[in-house]
Amino acid sequence: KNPAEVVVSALKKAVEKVTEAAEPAIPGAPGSEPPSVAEPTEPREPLPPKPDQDAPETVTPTGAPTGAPKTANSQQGAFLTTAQGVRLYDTDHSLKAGERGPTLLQDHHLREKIMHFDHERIPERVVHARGAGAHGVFVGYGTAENICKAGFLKEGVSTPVFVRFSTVVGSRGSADTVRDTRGFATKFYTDEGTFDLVGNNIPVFFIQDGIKFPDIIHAVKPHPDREIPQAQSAHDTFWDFVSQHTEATHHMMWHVSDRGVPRSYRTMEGFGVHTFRLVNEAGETSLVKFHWKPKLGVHSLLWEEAQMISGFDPDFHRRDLYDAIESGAFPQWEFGVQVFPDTPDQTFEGIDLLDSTKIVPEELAPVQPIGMLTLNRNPTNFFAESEQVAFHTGHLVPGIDVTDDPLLHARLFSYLDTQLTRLGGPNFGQIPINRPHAPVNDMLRDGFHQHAVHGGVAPYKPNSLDGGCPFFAGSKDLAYVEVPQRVAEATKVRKAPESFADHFTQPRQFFHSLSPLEQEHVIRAITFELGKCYEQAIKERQLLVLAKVDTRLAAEVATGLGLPAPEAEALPEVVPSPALSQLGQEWPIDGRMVGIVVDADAPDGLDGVAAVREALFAAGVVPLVIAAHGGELGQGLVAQRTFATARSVEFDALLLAATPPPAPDALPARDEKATGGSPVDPRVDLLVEETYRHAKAIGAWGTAAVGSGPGIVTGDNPTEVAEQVLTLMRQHRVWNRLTAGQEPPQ
Ligand code: HDE
Repeated sequence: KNPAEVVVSALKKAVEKVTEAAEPAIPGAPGSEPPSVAEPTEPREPLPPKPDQDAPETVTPTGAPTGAPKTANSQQGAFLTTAQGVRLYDTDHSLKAGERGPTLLQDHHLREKIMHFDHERIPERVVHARGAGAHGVFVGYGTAENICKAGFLKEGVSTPVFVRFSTVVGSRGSADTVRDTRGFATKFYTDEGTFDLVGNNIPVFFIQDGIKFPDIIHAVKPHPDREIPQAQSAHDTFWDFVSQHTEATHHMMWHVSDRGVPRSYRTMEGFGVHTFRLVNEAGETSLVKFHWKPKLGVHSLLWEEAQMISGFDPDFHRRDLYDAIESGAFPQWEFGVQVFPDTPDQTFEGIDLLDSTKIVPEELAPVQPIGMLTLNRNPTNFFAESEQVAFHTGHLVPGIDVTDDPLLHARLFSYLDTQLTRLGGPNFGQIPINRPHAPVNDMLRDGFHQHAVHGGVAPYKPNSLDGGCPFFAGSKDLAYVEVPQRVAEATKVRKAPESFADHFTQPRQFFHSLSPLEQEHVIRAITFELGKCYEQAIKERQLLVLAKVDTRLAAEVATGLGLPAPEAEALPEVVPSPALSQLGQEWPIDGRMVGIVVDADAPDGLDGVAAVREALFAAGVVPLVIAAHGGELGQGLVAQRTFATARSVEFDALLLAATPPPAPDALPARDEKATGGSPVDPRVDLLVEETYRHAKAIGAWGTAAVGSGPGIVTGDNPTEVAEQVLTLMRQHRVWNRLTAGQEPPQ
């Protein structure tokens, strides 16, 4: 035989042998036996790219090609692949020298998989690490057109937005309902570039000058030696700083008020905090403060509820936002501005507008509505969207400019700088969630994680080699032109102006604007916080600060701490601002939760439940049936919670179709005062008692026993009872139950 033929036939045989041997060893490969596990094995169509995975348009609005590939490089094709797109037949076993032998270094799939896993985490935000985001839309009313030329504020203009809410102090995995300020950051993807409004749910800040930010944050973060407490301000270092740095007093008062423990992100007000400068088409300027007013009203948790939720459901706010949007109860905020003339002194009614520890009471400058924000879509991927979103106070659009607030100026540096560490380089603007929706044509090049394949040879100006591109825009072409603001002739100093010196009048005004019940919460909260401090000197020093805010406040906190009250000082009269109180109205209750206790074993234990559920759904409220056990209950009802998984703090109101008797294995019965003497399952008894203690409406029908008291509705007609409970919920709580002196102990 010709030697070449011998080689070829040997090779053919070898290939056949390898193929024969290989086939059965590749489970899941086309043509092989399906694996025995009951998992979907059918290859499916490639997942469609998510809106935010979509790369920027391949052409600019004028039709010029940008060279960008349209589809993001992820989740394409039906098969599992390596990062290089090579198809895999197994990802469960590493390549080994024999089944029980050592793992081989040549296993590139193992190394790639572990290498990537090792680097899945990025540094959490240095502040505001814990948060949750949502997509939405902003529609301008056109009412701001006389003061601002920004296109997204024009009448009917609809702009996509992404909003991230957050706590400030805690780590990424900390609880949602801790006492803290909440972040309220909004990214407007406008046609004229991205505008970020990076605000909070409290209208003032702890410090007047950004250079103090590391100090306040070091003070409030956990102690450096043991790294405790997590996500709390109730500890020595925080109060050590606050008691000496009295410009923090105003923010501190808000922090210890009900605003520090919101019921939901959906029931928080938002504030831009700083004063901004707006410019209209004619080039005229005005000074403004931005406000977000929630359509559902401003509501809070009680401190006991907040603490309980931290344990029972640390994701309470995140879950509430996600569930509300999924269920179609889209949260809404009206965007508004307080407008002040842009006078050379930049003050209004004696209030320095450059001092971020001051508000301008709404009674002096009403909040004028200029647009509506609706959150209507949850993120598809938490990391890609909520974690990677990068806000920056310097992301401004034509029509919106900054003022000389020294707090804002430090932020203008900080928000770009922090992303270099957090997102690993200067190209974070190319991450899908951060991509502007306006066409981008910059001359920034290269750097870590560069995704663009830039064309041309001349990323500099002036150039002739790229035909002079890109061109400058004039202000008629919507260029961002800084307001030619005169800067006063001045001497370099490290000093605050005299107008920043009053640290106590507005904290006093805040306290006096609250209802007696809200004031009581402030007193209890400070007593709690200082009560957690060990250093006597810190408590005494803070009492001296409180004495400058209000004599009764200082005296009552002192009593709670077992310390002598500081000497009363002569304090100025203040005019209360009713807009600062949260109580006294009725609001929509969309997305609120109502628990319905049933007894599937009793003949009448499910009576009326189906009809009540329908009535609640119709009112936009979420009914959750609570039964002794999970699964089907009869009459088409299913248990969403059991006595083991339900806890009162999850619900805004409780309904009882029945009061189930103790199960044989239930814990010993509690005292029976809440249920009017009937023996009920102790877990249901606890539900009722806590719901009552937290001043939430309770309804019961038929033979259900709940006793009586303010905000307890009983009757024979289940839907009528439910309707009355819905009416009570519109006031958020049964306030007269608390004013009757029955507040939960703290
Ligand atoms: Fe921030 N702040 N901040 N801050 N801030 C950050 O930026 C900073 C301040 C606020 O959901 C960081 O990307 C300095 C006031 C929100 O991603 C960082 C100063 C207000 C968020 C930073 C302030 C805020 C941040 C951390 C004093 C309300 C979360 C990660 C000069 C008006 C945004 C990041 C999000 C986040 C610095 C003061 C609100 C380090 C230096 C005042 C809502 O850049």
